[in-house]
Amino acid sequence: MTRMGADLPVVLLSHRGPVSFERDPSGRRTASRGAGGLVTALTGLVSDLPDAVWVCAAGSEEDVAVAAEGEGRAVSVALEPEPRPLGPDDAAEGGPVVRLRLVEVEGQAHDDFYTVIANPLLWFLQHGMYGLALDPVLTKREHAAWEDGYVAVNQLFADAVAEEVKARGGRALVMLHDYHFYLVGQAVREQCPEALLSFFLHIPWPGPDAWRILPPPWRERLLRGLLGNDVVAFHTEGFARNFLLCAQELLGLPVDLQAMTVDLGNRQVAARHYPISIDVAAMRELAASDEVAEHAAALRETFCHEDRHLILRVDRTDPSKNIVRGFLAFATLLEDHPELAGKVSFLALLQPSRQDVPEYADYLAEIGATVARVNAAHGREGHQPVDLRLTEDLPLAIAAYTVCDVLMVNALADGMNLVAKESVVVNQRGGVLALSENTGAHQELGAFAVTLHPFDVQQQADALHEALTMDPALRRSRRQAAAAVVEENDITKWLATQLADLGVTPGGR
Ligand code: GDG
Repeated sequence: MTRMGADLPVVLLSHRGPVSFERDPSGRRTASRGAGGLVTALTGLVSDLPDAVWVCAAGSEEDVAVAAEGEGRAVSVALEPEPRPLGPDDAAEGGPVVRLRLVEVEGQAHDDFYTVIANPLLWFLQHGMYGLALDPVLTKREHAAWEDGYVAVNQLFADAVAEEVKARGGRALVMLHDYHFYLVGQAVREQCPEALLSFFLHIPWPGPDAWRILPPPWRERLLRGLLGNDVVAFHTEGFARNFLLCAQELLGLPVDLQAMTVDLGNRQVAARHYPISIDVAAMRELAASDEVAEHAAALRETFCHEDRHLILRVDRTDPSKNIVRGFLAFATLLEDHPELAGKVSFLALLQPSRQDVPEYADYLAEIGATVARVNAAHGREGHQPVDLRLTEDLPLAIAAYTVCDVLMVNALADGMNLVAKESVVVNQRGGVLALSENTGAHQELGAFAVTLHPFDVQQQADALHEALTMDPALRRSRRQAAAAVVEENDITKWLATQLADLGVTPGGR
């Protein structure tokens, strides 16, 4: 893999970028910055480098306007104090600047790409969410969405990436992100054979049988697209191995499960794993802020009296997060342990997600109905056992991490799960992590957690009881040990290890 040890300019691709522009009612341009460790780490990478560029979708009308002002080329955006595009004569005020290539995608093509193929089809397939007896049904509509949406949009982004690589002399480190862009690697390689191409997947990669849901030409194209990269990287070794098994079984290619490579005859592709993580210092800084402290005080007042316990979950309302079974497990806990009645609360901070996908809208309705049933069955005067808050409020979520006794993560399948990592570094109550064995995070944190089996509601109820009654000293030492793992393997290490393995010092001309 270490075929270049040189300074290389970086060309990054992800569907959502680090900044999005809007116009407020008075016509003034406003901007919001993407949240989360990944955006922060990658922003750090590209903003430090004069010749780096981040390619992403123009997600709003104002993004399209900004792209047009740049006449289709990358625009420089000063990030501080407020993000703003810089004209040719503007100077940044000393803060970080990113070069953004905002790609406009025509509405219908984007819809087909995003809401028909990527979410739900690929997402459902890769999280094992199809029952198969009735779903999925691939009709003319899906076939058209594959060709005119997924394939066409991948080509559009590949062209933009290739143009940026060529503008840098044809040699660059190209870092492609996630399931939206499986076909980009091969398309860029065709145009830029000198580029070093790496791909990182944020969600699970299942074994060959799961991929047989897709028509053979689709799955073969998708695999060939990925094999256009030099490195294809995942959160876990298991996902990387599944990828190699797919190359072997679905394409008939020779693979080496020791060296973790696919042999294409003229070159090799490496499957690697780099567990993503969080910016620990930034998370702790936020946890120490006044806003979080105010939320934490209010939560303590409501949920944390002397003999009371608080179970927390923080999730998007994604069916892969297994929220409904989580409430059923909580109800089972209350049925099996009447002594807990009135003493334990379940706070669910849920961010509504992808409501344009019918399955997601139905799932949100099911969440509401389940909570209503659990509260009707187990509520008593002055105490509703489940407090469901459909809210997008990161400071509140972090405050809840600090005060909870148990954090429940029972996902059906999850590439990593950052909520688990965040909670263990800021919790102040010896909080127990109750963690699904099907999360990437379980590889690193399972030894310090109570393991949940996502389909077994009874087991989850028993595990919640074990967590709630665990010896306080053991709880504290496990939380500290888990936090130490996350401190050691933070987001900086995630990125640095990849760059070291690629043999690249990001730089440029
Ligand atoms: C995908 C993969 C993989 C929480 N509440 C709010 C809020 N959050 C933040 C959390 C956390 C993030 O959202 C959720 O990250 P997860 O990793 O838990 O889950 P996905 O969204 O499904 O992420 C996953 C990840 O990509 C990275 O590779 O770990 O497996 O599915 O950081 O703190 N953020 C905002 N408002 C909130 O109310 N803005």
